[in-house]
Amino acid sequence: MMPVLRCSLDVRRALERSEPVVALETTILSHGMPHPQNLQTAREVESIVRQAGATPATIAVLAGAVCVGLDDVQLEHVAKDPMLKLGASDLAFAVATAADGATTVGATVQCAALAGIAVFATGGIGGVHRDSAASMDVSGDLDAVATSPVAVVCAGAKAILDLPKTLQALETRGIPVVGYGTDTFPAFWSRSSGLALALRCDTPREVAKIVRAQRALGQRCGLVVANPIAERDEVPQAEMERAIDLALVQAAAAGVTGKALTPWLLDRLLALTSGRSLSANIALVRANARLAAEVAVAIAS
Ligand code: PSU
Ligand code: MN
Repeated sequence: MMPVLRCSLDVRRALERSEPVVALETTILSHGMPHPQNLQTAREVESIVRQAGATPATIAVLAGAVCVGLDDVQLEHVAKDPMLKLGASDLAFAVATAADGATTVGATVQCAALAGIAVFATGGIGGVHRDSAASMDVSGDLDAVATSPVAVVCAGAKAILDLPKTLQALETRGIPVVGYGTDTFPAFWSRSSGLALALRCDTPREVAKIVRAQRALGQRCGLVVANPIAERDEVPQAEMERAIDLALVQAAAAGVTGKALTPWLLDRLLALTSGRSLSANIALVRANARLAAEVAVAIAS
């Protein structure tokens, strides 16, 4: 078989010793946040994971190698230089053509599973877009999470999506969605979407127990741990909805679709909220990294 996986020394050592490791994605850096905030966030998130007792494994495809655990030069390259946005459907092409690319949630969970990493932290997963009836735009994240045994710690799905349909799509794929300290699905930049969740956990140990139960059941499926943004960091939902509605109208007018849509909307929202969507995004990613590390520690112990 062709060797595609390139783990950093840190990550390899941690995995060999069955120590806690947290996978991190790079599309959020390359296509989700402006420079230099993206690089600063990436470094902070890695140090948060370390402080909580786990090894960070930031994942990207570089020259066709699936790099699991990036050094600072590689991290800077991903944060500064334009590169492909790799969903699960693009991964093999990127490897085959020795390309550079940032991995989405979907591609990252596949790479994490390949490396044997059980926990992953991100901002928000992709899902069913609001115009899905016409465009059929449903993020590849959903099927990848359904088929990769990796716990995804996130602030729900990005609120630019149709959240009720996204929840339904998760259920259809057999992906458990667990509210962390909440009974409702978070709305990414806002604490709650108001949509009820049937499953709830209040400690990392409870999450770890579900992961173990999935393994015992032979389920090769992921798990969504929906961790709401802290109250002090949120943008209230009514305010966010106004900005999202406007951004969606502008995206349609500009003819933006497909892969470009999510990054385009995130960038528009940054302007429409005078930067508040970005500070909320950074805050929730940090919180998710901390929780993911705690979950990884609980699974390893
Ligand atoms: N969450 C963020 N910022 C992002 C994304 C998620 O806070 O940029 C990215 C993730 O990488 C996710 C992707 O997998 O958006 C979904 O894109 P799409 O809708 O094209 O599948
Ligand atoms: Mn999409």
